[in-house]
Amino acid sequence: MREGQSTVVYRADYQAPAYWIDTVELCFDLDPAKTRVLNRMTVRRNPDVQPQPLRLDGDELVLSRVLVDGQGTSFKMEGSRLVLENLPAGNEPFKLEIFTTCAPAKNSKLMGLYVSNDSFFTQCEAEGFRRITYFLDRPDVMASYTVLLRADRRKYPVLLSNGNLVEQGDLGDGRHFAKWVDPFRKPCYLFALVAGQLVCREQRIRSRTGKDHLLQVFVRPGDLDKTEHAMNSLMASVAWDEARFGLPLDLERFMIVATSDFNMGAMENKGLNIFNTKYVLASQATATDVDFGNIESVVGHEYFHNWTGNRVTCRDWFQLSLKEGLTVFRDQEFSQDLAGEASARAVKRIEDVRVLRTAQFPEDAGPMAHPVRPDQYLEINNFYTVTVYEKGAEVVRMMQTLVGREGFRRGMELYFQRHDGQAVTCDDFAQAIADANPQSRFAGLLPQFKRWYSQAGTPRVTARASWDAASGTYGLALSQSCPPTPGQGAKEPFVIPIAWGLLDAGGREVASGMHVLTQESETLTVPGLQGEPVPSILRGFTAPVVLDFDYTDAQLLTLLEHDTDPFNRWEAAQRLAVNRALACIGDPAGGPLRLDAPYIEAMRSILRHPTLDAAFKELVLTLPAEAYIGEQLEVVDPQRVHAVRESMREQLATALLDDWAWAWDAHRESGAYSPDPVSSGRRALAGLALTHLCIAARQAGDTVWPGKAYQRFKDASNMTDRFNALAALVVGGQDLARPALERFHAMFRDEALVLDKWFALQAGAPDRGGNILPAVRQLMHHPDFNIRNPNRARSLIFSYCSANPGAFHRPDAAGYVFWSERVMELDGLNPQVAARLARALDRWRKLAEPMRGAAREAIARVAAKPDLSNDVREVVTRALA
Ligand code: 0A1
Ligand code: ZN
Repeated sequence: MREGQSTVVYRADYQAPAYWIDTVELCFDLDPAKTRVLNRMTVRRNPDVQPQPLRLDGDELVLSRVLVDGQGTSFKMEGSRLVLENLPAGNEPFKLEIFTTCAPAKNSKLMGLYVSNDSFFTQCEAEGFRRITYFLDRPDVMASYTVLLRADRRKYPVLLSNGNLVEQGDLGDGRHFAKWVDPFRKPCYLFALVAGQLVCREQRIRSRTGKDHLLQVFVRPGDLDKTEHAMNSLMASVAWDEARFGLPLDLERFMIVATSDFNMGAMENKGLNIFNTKYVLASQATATDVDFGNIESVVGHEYFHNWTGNRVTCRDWFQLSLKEGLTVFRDQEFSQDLAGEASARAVKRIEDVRVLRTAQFPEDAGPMAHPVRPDQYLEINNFYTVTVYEKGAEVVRMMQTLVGREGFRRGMELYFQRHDGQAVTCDDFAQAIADANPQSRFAGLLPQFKRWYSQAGTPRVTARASWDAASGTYGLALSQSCPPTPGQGAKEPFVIPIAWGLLDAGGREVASGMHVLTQESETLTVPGLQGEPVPSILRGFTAPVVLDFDYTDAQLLTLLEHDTDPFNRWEAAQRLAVNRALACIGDPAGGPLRLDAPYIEAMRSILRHPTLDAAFKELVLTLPAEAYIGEQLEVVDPQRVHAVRESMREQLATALLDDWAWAWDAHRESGAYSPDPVSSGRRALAGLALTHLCIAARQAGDTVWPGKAYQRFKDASNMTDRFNALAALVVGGQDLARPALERFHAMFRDEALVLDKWFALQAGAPDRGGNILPAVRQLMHHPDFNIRNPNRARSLIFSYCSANPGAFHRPDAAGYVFWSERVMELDGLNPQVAARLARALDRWRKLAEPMRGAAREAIARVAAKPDLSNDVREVVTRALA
């Protein structure tokens, strides 16, 4: 545990740093066992802050020497902090030299400097730089960096750091060096270095302003042929940010490096992004369409951080959403713009909302609920959450909705005019958007709007309709409320933009608009109607709220068939499905679910629809996730939810048998492989069809479709089709799943990212008689399993504990025992990954007995472990509070 860091940090306690660090010269002698780091800084007192000793953060460092202006000096340790009291008086800059060593090969936390596949990588956000050298490890201290790297030339031929390479050469003894200078001041969390045997794909580009740039994607030697898509995505990102926001690439050289050991998705270090291989490497043989899409959005995300995060950064870590919410919004818009057509944009929007509702809404309703701008934390790494990222993006999206696209762009321009080169707050961002749009509704509502940053919890908007036939007036009484969350009882009303439309009985749109709900209750009235309309409320999901409206089936069927808003069309299908699942789950007689003909016919007509996109059909015909259904219940029996959803899927499979067969035939050929929205949509729908055909075949005891699926699995020309066929066999519980899995493993034994899919598919498969946990336990002993590799740990352990509720929540508590063992095991290796896993039981209070009691016991067992990391301790203590 880091001493001195085990206490809660509060946003309200923010104080400017007592010292500034203007320049940093780092010299590394890279060695896996013992790397020597010489850190030479120019430091000066901050005249605005009361004089006090200089307290530098450090973590697991071995200190050998401290010099002030070239002279030895006295120092003391306060926990893991280095404290210097005898510093030169006055405000003049002084030189501070610190010499330390660290042990990268032993760094299993993957924070700071670590070794992966014999190469060196760094990860400094949020507080990893202190594991490299003593420093003021906080984002508001910005310095200019010069970095000298020295290492064995044969083992580490490539030596990279931020900025520009200014010098390189030989050191004689088999070692060489490279010197890098970053032209931009930056906080230390954006520092990076990489050293190893890497190769790169290069691309020279000329930007709109006529400047030339070098783009590079570095990977291990065998992976070069999987970098084309990442490079294309990077080029598209550069072009998009210039076109949409007028933000150019500000560097001569922009590098991406892939590593297979990484705690998160990727990191936006200035000019030297470091990526999880999962978000770089793709070929048609090894990556699915979803992988291609993720690479595009993560490459975009990290690139967009160059302005939103790097040029303007966060004053403190409570402001994390300033860069993350905004950058997620930007990457979502980027992917939508690249998707092109309105219908493809809508598909992307639906996918984003699905993530928000299945992951963020539960977070907002659970023990880890926190505002988009949190007020306190024990471990900042626990706050890289779906709330800060995805809900934060929705908050930015609402701003754009309220000021319009052009207004938002003006706001961004003002933000950079005011704050380029600074470390600022979420308030500064909102203020810039408002000030650039002084006449807007947003500017008028700014203080209230900012409650989205300060209040946790998902607001609930209740709508009640009234119809006055005599005057042809339709009314929607809208009211809002927000449940209490930890530390926040009563909530003040939010500003909630609600896009709406009204359809007549024939499905034609008769009115539409945007209502901005600001009071606790308001009524929206629409006069002059011929007949009672069907309301389409919260079109495009204009606010991250739960909409409570008592739609009748007839209304939902009308919306599904006719709404001009694709989001609400999809939403209608979700509501139809959820209502059916809930009715069955809530049935005290516990009878089986029988899907009604109107619902089945509605699904059939979407599937067979002559003009709808395949991608959209696939979304409509995919049932809501078990976790989403569970969230609608007060008390959840995950196995019952699973059984009910499975039964719905089986009935859809059987009732639409001919239609699925048609869909498979009509969509399975998508021509030469390309991951574009149209052909990937076709593959997705063909895959969904094949899964249903295998499910139906299992019920009928038929072997034709499993045979076809196996054939497809063998012949497929791309990973999407191959994996979908394999998944169809596994999900359909077919005997052919076993040989297919074996064959798949044999084919891809050297492809780490494909093996991750192989583990994940087995751990996430539908449970049949409790067979998944024993399979997972067995896979833990598979020679390809390695708990130290985060991707592999996620693919097996998280796929079971966090993504397979029907298999995990066992009445015999064996799933929870497995979970607690793994949390404790991982905590000794990598607390960040352990803490993510710990969150699999966040919603334990909702569970039905005996799961509820058993889950609490398992959490308590973890909480009782001595020497728990701050990361896991914070999660389990909050869960039990
Ligand atoms: N800023 C990165 C996310 C990130 C955060 C922490 C990390 O530490 C292991 C790594 C990456 C992003 O938003 O992409
Ligand atoms: Zn980010």
